[in-house]
Amino acid sequence: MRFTFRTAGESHGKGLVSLVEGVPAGLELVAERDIDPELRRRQGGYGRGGRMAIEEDRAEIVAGVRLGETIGAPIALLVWNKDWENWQTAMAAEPREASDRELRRVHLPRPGHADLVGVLKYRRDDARDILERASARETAARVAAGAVAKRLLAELGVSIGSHVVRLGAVEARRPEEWPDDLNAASDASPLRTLDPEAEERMIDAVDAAQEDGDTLGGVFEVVATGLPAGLGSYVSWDRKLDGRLAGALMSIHAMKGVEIGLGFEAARRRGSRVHDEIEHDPEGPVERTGGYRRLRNNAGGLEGGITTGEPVVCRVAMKPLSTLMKPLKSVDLRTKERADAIRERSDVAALAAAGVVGEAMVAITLADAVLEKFGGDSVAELLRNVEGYRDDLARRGLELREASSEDPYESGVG
Ligand code: EPS
Repeated sequence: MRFTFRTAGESHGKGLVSLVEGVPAGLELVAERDIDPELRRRQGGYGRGGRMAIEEDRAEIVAGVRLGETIGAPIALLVWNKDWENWQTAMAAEPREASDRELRRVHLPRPGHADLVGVLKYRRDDARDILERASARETAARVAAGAVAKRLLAELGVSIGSHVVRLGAVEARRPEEWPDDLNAASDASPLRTLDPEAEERMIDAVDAAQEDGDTLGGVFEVVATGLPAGLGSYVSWDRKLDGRLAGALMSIHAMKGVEIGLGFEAARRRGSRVHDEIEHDPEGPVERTGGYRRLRNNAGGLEGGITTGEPVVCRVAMKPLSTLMKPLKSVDLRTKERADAIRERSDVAALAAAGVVGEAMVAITLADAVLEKFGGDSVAELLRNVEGYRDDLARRGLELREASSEDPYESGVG
C-alpha cells in the first residue's frame, strides 16, 4: 500500500482538485475540522499579495469519505477558486472568439518563472497557458492532501510543524526553550518565526522589498515528531527516506535547496562533531526506538535513509518570487525584441505559506513510508501492525544479554 496524490487545476480556473489514494478505511475525516484549518494557515503570512484577500480556501470532499469516515476508496477533494468569477472568459474551457483569446495574453516571460521554457516545451504562443498551471496556487491542493496525511499520522502519535528560520538576509535565533506545540507558536507570528526580534526586521525587509518593487525568499524548517525508528530503508536508492523527503520538498514551487539535520554544515566539521552518540534508557521511548536515543540530533532523525525515532528535521531554501513589480529585462515573444518582463499581481514574500506546504509534503512522504512498512486496508489493521512492531521493539530493547568474552570484534558490531 502506498499513499499517493495528484492534483489538477489552474490558478484562475474554476478550482483545484486533489486525488488522494491509499488511505485505509475507517479514518475519521471531516473537511471543516481536519482540512480547512490547514488551508487557512497556508493563506496567511506577511508579504502576500491581493489574491489572498479574494480567496477563502475550503475543501469539498466529493469522494472516498462517508459519514465522516474514509472507506478505503480514492479521496477526491475540491478547492474552488473565488477569483474564477473574474476570469470566466479568459479561462473558459470552451472554444472562444479570437478576440477573447487575446484577453490576458502573456508574451513577456519572467526570468526565473516557467513562462519561457513552458512556451517552448508545450508549443504555446501565450505564456498564460504555462503560468496558470505553474502557479503556486496549486499548493492549496497539496495542503488539502497533506491534511489527510497528517490525520493518518496523528493516529500513530506523529505531528508535523514548521517555522521560518531566515527571510532574505534576516536570520532568526533558535528559541532557548523549544515550544511544545511548534505550530501554535509559529502561527502566532505574521512570518511564522519563533524569534520576535527577527520578526520585526523581517517585516521591515518585506516592506523595503515591496517599496523597491522587489521580492524575497528565505529558509523554513519542518519538524516531524513521534515517529518510530525504522521508516524508510537503505537497501535501494529510491527507498531512502531522506532522498524521498528532499525530492518531495524540492518539488514545491520556488524551492532551491533542502538540508536534513545539520545539512551542509556537516560537510565542514569533523565526524566527532557531527555524529550523534547513542545511549540506552529503559525509561526512554522503548516503543518507538527500543529505548535507544541520541545525545543530540545532528542527523535530523535519519540514518541510512531510515528514521532513528528522533525528530525528522528538514530545512528548505526558497528563492525570491520571480514576479517583480520593477521587472527584469526579457524578450517579447512576438517580436523577439528586448522588453521588460510582465508585471502581474503577486506576493512580495510567501515564505510563511511555503512552510505550511512543506509540512504537507513531509506528511505525505511520511504517511507513504508508514503504509509501506505497516500496510493495512483499515486503520484498525494498520494500528494492529504498528502495535506488533512497537511491542517487539520494546521487548528487544529491554532484553539484556551477556556480552561474550570470546567476541573477536571489539567494535560491538558484527
Ligand atoms: C502566484 C501569484 C499570485 C499568488 C499565487 C501564486 O496569484 P495571482 O496571480 O492570482 O495574484 O497569490 O498564490 C496563490 C493564488 C495561492 O493560493 O497561494 C504565482 O504566480 O505563482
